[in-house]
Amino acid sequence: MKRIISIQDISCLGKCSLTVALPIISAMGVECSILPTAVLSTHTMFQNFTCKDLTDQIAPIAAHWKGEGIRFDAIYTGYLASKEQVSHICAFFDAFKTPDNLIVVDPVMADNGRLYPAFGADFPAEMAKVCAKADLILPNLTEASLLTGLPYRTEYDEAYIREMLQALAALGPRYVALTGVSFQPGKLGVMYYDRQTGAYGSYFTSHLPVSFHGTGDIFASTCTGALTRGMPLGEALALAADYTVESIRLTIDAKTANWYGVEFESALPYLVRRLFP
Ligand code: PXL
Repeated sequence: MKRIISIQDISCLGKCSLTVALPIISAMGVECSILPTAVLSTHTMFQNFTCKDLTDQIAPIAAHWKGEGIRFDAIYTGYLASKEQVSHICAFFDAFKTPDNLIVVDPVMADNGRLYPAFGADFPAEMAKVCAKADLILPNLTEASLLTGLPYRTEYDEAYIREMLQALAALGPRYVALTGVSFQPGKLGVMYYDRQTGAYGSYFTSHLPVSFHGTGDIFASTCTGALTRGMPLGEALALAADYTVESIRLTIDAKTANWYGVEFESALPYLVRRLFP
């Protein structure tokens, strides 16, 4: 069985980061080991959340695994607890990167034009160092603008997205996939770029008239699981987009839905059927 190491926080309640990555990646038939960057009571859209930073655990856990001869088919990072953590994450990449495995970085730090509350203005430059070591990065448009210094726009054309993709690739990763891209009303999706071949691709699906927390983590976990199973990038991104939209659709229909996350659990059978028809 293939194995992913997912490096992001545990928000004990809130349906994001590791509590999303674990069930999704497991359902995809891939082992998901974890390295928690922090333990929070909830994600940071709640008021008064607690946060225990686990930076000091990264090096000893990595050293133990190295001693055991552990290898990973993919290293997948999401929400980091602090800018101090960045050098530890980069050292982890150096220790566990092989010619065959894949580093996927979701530079989780901002959305809708704004940084998340726990981060200062100096955080994006630190996150850019993590992106520089990745094979694939999965920013949304806000994160892309903070990483590149290009202006954040809510109205744009394909030339702007291509310029953004090239600027992101110039940070270092071979593949860049920009999420939350829309060129026409009712359609939302992802546009991607391969720096090595110069090829662009895109995939669009329904734009449902709602915005939920944690959808980026659902998308990134599904994409990483699919790539680790050997699916080509374009297909992995399409599956991730379709499963995310299915999760949102079921949440809209559910009377029991919470404000703090989507009911991705109800859509797991859809994901499994897509993978194992
Ligand atoms: O869904 C991204 C995410 C992950 N982890 C924590 C968060 C957020 C977004 O706000 O606060 C702790």
